[in-house]
This record gives sequence, structure tokens and C-alpha cells, in this order.
Amino acid sequence: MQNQSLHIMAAGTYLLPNHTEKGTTLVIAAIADQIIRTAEGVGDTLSAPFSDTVIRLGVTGLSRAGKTVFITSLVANLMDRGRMPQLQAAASGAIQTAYLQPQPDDTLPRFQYESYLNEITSPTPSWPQGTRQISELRLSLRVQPRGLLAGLSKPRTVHIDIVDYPGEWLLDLGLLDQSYADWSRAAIARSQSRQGGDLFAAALAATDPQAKLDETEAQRIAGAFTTHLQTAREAGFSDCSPGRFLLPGDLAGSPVLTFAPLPDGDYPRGSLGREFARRFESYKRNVVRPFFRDHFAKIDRQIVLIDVLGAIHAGPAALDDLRNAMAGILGAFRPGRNDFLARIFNGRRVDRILFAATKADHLHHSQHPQLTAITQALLREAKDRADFAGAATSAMAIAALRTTVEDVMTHNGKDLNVVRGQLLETGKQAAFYPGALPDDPSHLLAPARAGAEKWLDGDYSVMRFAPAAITRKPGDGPPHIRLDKAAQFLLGDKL
Ligand SMILES: Nc1nc2c(ncn2[C@@H]2O[C@H](COP(=O)(O)OP(=O)(O)O)[C@@H](O)[C@H]2O)c(=O)[nH]1
Ligand SMILES: [Mg+2]
Repeated sequence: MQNQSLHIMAAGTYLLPNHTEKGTTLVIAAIADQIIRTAEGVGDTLSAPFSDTVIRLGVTGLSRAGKTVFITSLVANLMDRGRMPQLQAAASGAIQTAYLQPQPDDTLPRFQYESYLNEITSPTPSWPQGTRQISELRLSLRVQPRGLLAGLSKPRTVHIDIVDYPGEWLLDLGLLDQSYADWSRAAIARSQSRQGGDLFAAALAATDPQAKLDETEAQRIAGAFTTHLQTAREAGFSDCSPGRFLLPGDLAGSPVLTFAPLPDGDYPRGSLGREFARRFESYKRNVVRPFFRDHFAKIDRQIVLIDVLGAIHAGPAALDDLRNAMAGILGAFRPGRNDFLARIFNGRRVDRILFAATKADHLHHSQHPQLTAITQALLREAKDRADFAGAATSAMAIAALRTTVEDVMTHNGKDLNVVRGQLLETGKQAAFYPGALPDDPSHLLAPARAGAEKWLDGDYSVMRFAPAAITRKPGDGPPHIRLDKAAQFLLGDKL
């Protein structure tokens, strides 16, 4: 309490010297963000004894990247650690027990761990339904250091608060620096070369944004824009912002999501155009900023899941768009870049970021190095521009849930490294080889950038496998690829 009132007093002092209108608003905003952080900070420490370590682990990625499966398998494998040899604290026996506890934030939906785990480990396993909003789960570990220190220290408790949120929401950060006119120009240009863009263009052509606002008309235009974003997303495009248009959660149908980009124009008071510009600003203020302030700014460690294979399969345009979207997502991890972010982070930062290419069980392990190299190359430009000083980053290829086994087949007299699994659509067993991934990632990234329509050397295919029915030994979690290595990077130093 002491802490909180101190800050409010400070707010008063800060406010005085800023009498210009602009200055005052800025400072009020800054102070408001600080007060909220402080008040919440107090709450956070109360929810766990002082001596306990709390790690807030953000799990993000674009829709279908594999967040739900990742969290489910990670938690299951931290509870039953038989398949986690690369997580040192698991291999050494330092982790004594792991258990779920009530999460610290009462107002966030709980990550439905038990039902997801039931689905993927049942005798007739299936993939969990897609989730469309933020959720949280607290896993607590009892850790007793091994080796020399063992006798000296008591067991500690480490709480891992896992926060699952859509990567699409991070892309919205880019909107904060844009005016409605800037955003409209870019969004319309993007829509022209993408699926469903023609229908949106037709909807725009049939309306007069100078005319007086009519809510039915507003919904029609916004509906056409949303449908276009959905179609583009299904065709494999990643950057389909504003993020809440695809993942509206409980905002579905509200005015803050009922707008669309419009051609440049000077829109009179009361017109559709003026109202859309206002709603765009409202979206930034009431949707984008609160997410960053209340959730994003509290994250300590982050994993970004990327379905690189899916994008390669969708073609050069989708891969280039993924590269762009990753640049947008990475922008959120550079608090220095943006006044608003710098303020809400207030000197803190995410100190470890892992970029993980998911679903690596679609490939024989001999192709994993190529997948990792492509992932690194995808991020390179964004990383070069970014200032990650102080944050450790790494890239790896993982499968949160391994659905295949490896095999070698002879094809045209040559050995081919394949994987075998059960196809999701037909239930049939199949051997699968996705195509040769190049050793040099630029063989994919360069044509993608140059706007190639198809891959030169034929197609890369993706099959969707069903989760395999597994018989687990006691003490083993679900089968995976490099989940233990990912956990070591993200959490190892704190265990
Ligand atoms: N083969 C395989 N498929 C996966 C894996 N993780 C996710 N998937 C597939 O990707 C889909 C989307 O995963 P999900 O976790 O729901 O993605 P989210 O939208 O990011 O939460 C699943 O339904 C699976 O088909 C994995 O480790 N291996
Ligand atoms: Mg999900």
C-alpha cells in the first residue's frame, strides 16, 4: 500500500510543470500506466511467498502455429520428466515434484490443460480445438539443488506462469505508430494481391464513405474486410492485422471491431469515413494498449512458435509474408523502439526469447538442420535491425507432440529418409517425404522476396498427421522432439 500511495503523490508532482495540453495528456498516460503496474506488482508478490521464484513464460505464435499443443505437452513433460534428459534440473533430479496451482490472475481464462491432455493422450487421440484468446496456467516446481550445494540449501519453489496469447495481437503493435490514413493505404494495397481482396474492393466501390454514417453499411464494409482477412489467413498469409478481426474473443460484433480501411479522403463530420477513423483510434486505445500494458509487459521469458513448414508448403508469397510478420512480432521485443512500450516496460525486458519451428516431426531428423537454418534466416533481418541487447535468443526445430516414426525407403534406386504416421483425414498409415529442403535458406527466401509465384524445384507438401496412440511408461510424458532443449533454454537457469 505504502508503495502505491507514493506513486500517486509522485503523479501530482509530475503533473504540475506540464501545462501545455499535449504535455499533460502524455504525462497522465505515463503515470496511469505506472500506477497500474505498481498496483498489480503488489498483487503479484502477494500471490506467492516472497522467497519463491516466479517466471512468467509467454507462449505465442500465429494461429495454428501449435501453442495449445506446446503448452499441454510442456506441462505434461514437466510433471512426468522421463523424456526430458536435456533439461538439466530434470536429469539431475533437482526437480522433486511439479504440480498445478491456481493462477495469479483471476480474470484470465485458465488454460484448459486437463482436457487438452485427455484429447492428445486418449486411446483414440485427437488434436485440441483451436483457441482464440489469452489464457494462463500456473505450474509450480519444488526444486532441490543437487551436487555440492545440496546439503546447504533448502528446497525452493519455482512458479511458472504460462501465458498463451495469439501472435496476431503482437502485430497490432505496428498500428500504434500509424494514423488511420497510413494504415488504410497499406491495408488496401496489401488486400489487392490477396485472396478475397477483390470482394472487399467491390464492397468499397459500392459505398460512399463521405455519406452520413449508417451502421448497417458500416457493418457490411467491416464484414467484407473481415472475410477478406479470413480468406487470406486460410490461404497461408500471416500478417492479417488488426489481430482482433480474426480473433475477436468477447469483442465480436462491437463497434471497436466494426471498421475497415478506406481510400484517402477528407471525411466530413458524421460521415462513415470519419467514424471509421475514430474507431481505428479507439481500437488502438481500448484493445491494443491494454493488452501490451496488462499482459505483454509482465512477461520474463518468451517462446515464439512458427509453422515454417506450413508457410513453405503454402508457397513463396506466404513465406515472404511470414518473414514480414515475424519482423512485426519481433518489433514488440524492442522496448526502446517505441515510447509506449518503453514506458510500460519501465526498464524491464524479456530476457530470453526462443524462436521455435514447430511440427518438426513432419521431417526426418536428417532434415532438421535445414529447417533450423531457414528459421534463423527468416528472422535474421528482423534480428539485425532489432536491439536485443540483454536478451538471449535462440532458434530450434521442435515437435511438441511427435506423431511419426522415422524410416528409410528406396525410391528410384536411392535411399530416402521418410517419416511414417497416421493421416488425419483418412486414418491410413503413410510414409511421407516433404521434398528436399535446401541447405542454403536463400534458395527459398530469395525467390519468396522476389515475388515468385511457385517454387522452382517443384512443391513442398505437408500432410496432417493424427496424434499417435501412445503407450507411456510410468514417469514418461508425451513423446516430443527437443521440448527438453527448449525448456532448458527458457527456464533452465532458474531451476
Ligand atoms: N505433427 C504435429 N502437428 C502439430 C504439432 N503441434 C501442433 N500441430 C498441428 O497444428 C494444429 C494447431 O495446433 P494448436 O496447438 O491448436 O495451435 P494454436 O492455434 O497455436 O494453439 C494442431 O491441430 C495439429 O494439427 C506437433 O508437435 N506435431
Ligand atoms: Mg491455441
